[in-house]
Amino acid sequence: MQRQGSKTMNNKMHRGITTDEIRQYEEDGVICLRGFFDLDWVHRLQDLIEVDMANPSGMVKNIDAEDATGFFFGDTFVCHHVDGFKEAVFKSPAAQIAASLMQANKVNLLFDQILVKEPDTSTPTAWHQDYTYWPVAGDQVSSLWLALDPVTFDSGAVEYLRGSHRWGKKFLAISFDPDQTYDEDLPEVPDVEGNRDAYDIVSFELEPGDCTIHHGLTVHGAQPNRLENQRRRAYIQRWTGHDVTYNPRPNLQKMLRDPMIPPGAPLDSDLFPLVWPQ
Ligand SMILES: O=C(O)CCC(=O)C(=O)O
Repeated sequence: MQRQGSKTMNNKMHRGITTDEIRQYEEDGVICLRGFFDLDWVHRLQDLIEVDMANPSGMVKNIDAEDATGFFFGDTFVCHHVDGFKEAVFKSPAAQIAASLMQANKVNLLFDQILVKEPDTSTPTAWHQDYTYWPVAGDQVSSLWLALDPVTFDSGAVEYLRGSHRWGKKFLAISFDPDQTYDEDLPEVPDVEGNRDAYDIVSFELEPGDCTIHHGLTVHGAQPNRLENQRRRAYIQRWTGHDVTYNPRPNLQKMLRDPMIPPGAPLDSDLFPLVWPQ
């Protein structure tokens, strides 16, 4: 049953981001913030995910590995498809969280996304960096991953290589989509899964309403959802700050449409809206 949006959904942060948290984001390339989205947001976004899954956008793609069990669902640019997500972009604390951590004096939404790993989904999320998928240049690029279910290692927690955003390396994007190839002249992501002990891997057990924010260059991946009775639903927003400009290149992740801005320009456009300050 659809729940109605509630006036109690918090649109401000319940507290400021501390200097220690900014330092942790800068040093580790990832941070977990607990309880910044109230349960009304969680319920509203759970409902919107059902709406999208019942009628996905043209951006949806099959990300299940071959012969996989379960269902790994992903859709992008969802606020352009299901209106309710716009509230989560423009009226939630997300933009201010991103601006505070990136110390940006403005933030644009690159796109938003749903990722659902249904119970018993065997497809892991391959280790990758977000940055090389996207038409961006600049350092202030981050993703806010909002948990809409309890998340544990067994249900598919995202794992991050602490500090990898400062390795000074960009890695070739890995295709999650049989119709998409990436061919930039970049090294492949190292085999993290086969050498887990060699890396400083960090992950967070999350409750609904908790989020992580990771830098666009932080190498990360996620476990399968091995639980039989637990969905792993996440709503993700990709944010950019004032130092980011448009950097289109051949064979990047498909954007919803041409943003109609010249290379080298700030992202401000209908496609990549300026969200903060309001
Ligand atoms: O949720 C996942 O499985 C992966 C998330 C991810 O790669 C991202 O948010 O950039």
